[in-house]
Amino acid sequence: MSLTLHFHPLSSFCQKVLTALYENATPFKPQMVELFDPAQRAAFLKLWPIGKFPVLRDEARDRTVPESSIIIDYLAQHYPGPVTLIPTDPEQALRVRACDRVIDLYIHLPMQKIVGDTMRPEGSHDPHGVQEAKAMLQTGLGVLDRDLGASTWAVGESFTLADCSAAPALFYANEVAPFGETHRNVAAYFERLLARPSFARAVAEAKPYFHMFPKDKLS
Ligand SMILES: N[C@@H](CCC(=O)N[C@@H](CS)C(=O)NCC(=O)O)C(=O)O
Repeated sequence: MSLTLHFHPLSSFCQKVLTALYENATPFKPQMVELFDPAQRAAFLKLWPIGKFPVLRDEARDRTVPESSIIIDYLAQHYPGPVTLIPTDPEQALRVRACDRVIDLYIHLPMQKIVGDTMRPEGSHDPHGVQEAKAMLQTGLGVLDRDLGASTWAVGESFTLADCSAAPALFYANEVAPFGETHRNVAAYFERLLARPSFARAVAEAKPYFHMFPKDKLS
């Protein structure tokens, strides 16, 4: 098998790529990385010194591909399947990539900042940064709610990279700041994402690790 995904099932950015892989039933070897394990961490840092997963290793092309959006772009280019995650029309592809950026930068990362702060040691919290992240998360959700309108998926009627991004970002954002009552388009869209078999599978595989998510520390 040519492709190996270095990942952890609980990681939202890894779920983004898993959703893309499952959409197209792309064969890959799952290589789970436990970053708390010093040996596994050291081995992973050799592969990608930035130390953030997911990372895709493609032996056939001798390529190491970090960054979730780039991995999905790479898969679309070199391992395409029946679901076109990056539209072939360049203008539509730009819309999808722009939506992916909005979701990653203004929903996913603020959510990650808020969750990450709860896991910091006492005395090293960043309340100002968390306040900013909470405000940005609301702005990001507002933009997504506005742009979704009555669309089925993030960018129109086809499931794309942007939906792979949105699914895990919204899954955890809904724990941090439930949006069911505040962002109705997002809430209805989130229901569709939860029902999508590719993402449902990623969530099911993360379930055994949910106890590691600091839900009780979120206020
Ligand atoms: N921009 C990166 C973000 C990846 C990322 O933040 N991954 C998190 C897990 S969701 C991680 O590796 N955290 C471990 C750490 O920072 O030590 C991407 O899109 O892949």
